[in-house]
Parts: sequence; C-alpha cells; structure tokens
Amino acid sequence: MEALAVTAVAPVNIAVIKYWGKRNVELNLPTNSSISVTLSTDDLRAITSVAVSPQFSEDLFWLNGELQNLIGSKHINCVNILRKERALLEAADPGLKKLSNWKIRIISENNFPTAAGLASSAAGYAALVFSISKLFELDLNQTELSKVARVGSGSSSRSLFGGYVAWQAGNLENGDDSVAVEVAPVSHWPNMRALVLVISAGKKSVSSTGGMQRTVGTSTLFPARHLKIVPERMSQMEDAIRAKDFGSFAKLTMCDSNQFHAVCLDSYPPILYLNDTSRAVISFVHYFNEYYGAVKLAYTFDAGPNAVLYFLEEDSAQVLSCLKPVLPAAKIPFEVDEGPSGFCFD
Ligand code: 2P0
Repeated sequence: MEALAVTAVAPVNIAVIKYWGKRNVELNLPTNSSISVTLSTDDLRAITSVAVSPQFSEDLFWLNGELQNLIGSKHINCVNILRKERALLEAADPGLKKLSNWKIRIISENNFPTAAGLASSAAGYAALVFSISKLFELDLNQTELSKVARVGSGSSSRSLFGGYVAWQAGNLENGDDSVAVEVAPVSHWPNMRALVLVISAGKKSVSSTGGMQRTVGTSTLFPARHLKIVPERMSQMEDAIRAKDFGSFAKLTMCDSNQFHAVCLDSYPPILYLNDTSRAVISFVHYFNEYYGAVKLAYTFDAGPNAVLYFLEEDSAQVLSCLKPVLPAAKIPFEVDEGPSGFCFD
C-alpha cells in the first residue's frame, strides 16, 4: 500500500495569564491575550501519528484508542485548512503528489487525563497540526501553525512553541492576527520548574467552551478583567519573564488564577472548578511563602481542581520536602520544554 506517515510529540502548556472568553466561538478568537509556560514532553505530552494514502477510503481518527466522530469536528476543520495549504503547493508544482486529495488516518494519545483541566486539547491539536504540516511539507512557521491549531482549541496555539509563549488576542475578524509568539525561549530561564498535582483525574464539570460563554454572557466582573486588568498584566508578565523576576512572575500567576476562578464564580449559574483540596493547596502556598519570607512558590489552576505549582530549581528541595509527606507520589518537577518535535517514517 502506498502511504506516507509522520509522528509528532507536542507539549502541554499551562497559562500564567489565563484565556477565558471568546469573541468568536467558531474561530476561537479570545476576548483577551494570554501567556503560558510550556511543560516538558518527558512527562505530559500528546503523541500523534498521521498517515495519508490513496487507498484509504475515509478520514478516521482514534483518540486514546477510541474511534472518534470526525464529521463536523474541529479536528477535521484543522485538517482541511492544512489540505488547502497543500493544494496551493500542488497547484504551483504539478510534480508533487496530490496528498491534499488523499484520505487521512490520525492516531493520538495523551499520557495524562484527557479533559481534566490539564490542557490535553492544547497538546493534542498542536501535535495534530504540527504532524500534518510535516506530512504535507508545508512551509509554515510556528506562528502560522498556531493560527491553525487555535481553530481546534484556543490554548493549543501556545503549544506550538517551547519556553514562554504569548497568544495575542488580535483585532481582526478573520483571526489572522490572533496568533502565538515566543516571549522567551526555554534557555532564557532554565531553572524554572513546574509540579502538577493531580487532585482529580475526572472530566471537567463544565466544558471550557460552555464555561467561557457563560462567563462572557453573565459575569458583571468580566469586562473589567478582559478590558483593563489582563492587558496590564500581559505587559507586567512579559517584563517579569524577561527580567527573570520570579517574585513578580509568581504573584501575577496566582492573582490571575484567582481572578479567572472569581469570574467563574461570578457567572450565573456559577462555575466551580476548585475543590477543598485545591483550596488547601492555595493556603499551603501562601503559608510556605510567608514562612520563607519570599514569594518562592506559585500555584495556578485551570478549568479543573488540579494544581500546577511553579518554583525555581534552587528551591525545589524545600518545596518537595514540604509536599512529600502529604503527597507521597510527588514526582521530580517538570522542566520547561522546547516545543513540538516530529519525525517521518517510510
Ligand atoms: C488557558 N483554559 O489559558 C485557560 C485557562 C482553561 C483555563 O484555555 O474552547 O481548551 O478549545 O478554545 O483552549 C482551556 O480552554 O478552550 C483554556 P477552547 P481550551 O489555558
């Protein structure tokens, strides 16, 4: 059988300035910009293999071993955007194989809980878009690919880069300027560490898309957040990252997580992602920082109860020694990653 295949690995990213709210649901255009840190693919990652063949009779997609319905899905929307890019290349060079007409098979696996507020869709769409761009030999840079991944899932735009990444909300109605850019590479702040505390591996109580629309439609606190506070925090966070100012980075990260959960609570009906264990983690982090007399540890929570802690390598012994008695399974902290990588096999 004639077939071409590529496998790619893409990392999870965890936002320190949160994306919450869409101004265009179909294109995943956000109401505010956001910033994230890309975690190591050694620990949390999506691995996706894509294959095309003239012998395949339909497009098929398996996620974590289960066949998915592709019809009308955001996955097929991403595939079709990239098929159009490939068709442009084929039109310019008649010698190229007509891969844009071949059906595709996609197999994707996450090595962590899917839809539990651990950015599984971010890694998944980034791996999908990256692997197809390699398969189709497209000449698109990471920012251009981030635009395609964004259509699948907003936060995935940030997983096209390693290190410290901003997703610019943009102003255009077609989303052409709603793209991810690098704030700093992983090498800039190599002693940054993250620790994921999986408090619950269950699926989220309210989907991100549904939750965002509820907040946009009902929270009276939300306009202040996305119009005034986040734009200010974006530049403060970029400055903190560029200056490697952990105290400012940590405080902004915690304040932004808390405000994201505050507008969730201010939505009607309220959206409650944190649980008692999450709140105990928040108290622990503030107690830890007070005890050491400096902001050495930060927490952030996405659309679920699981905590991500940020700290510096030089403080990891203190952090882990405090956490190990209560979390015996605490692993070696994750490093920050360089971003997606892919390889072809014949
Ligand atoms: C973020 N979250 O910035 C925020 C913080 C959750 C809380 O991006 O609807 O899965 O696919 O664009 O990207 C989760 O939302 O939502 C998210 P869609 P996505 O990471």
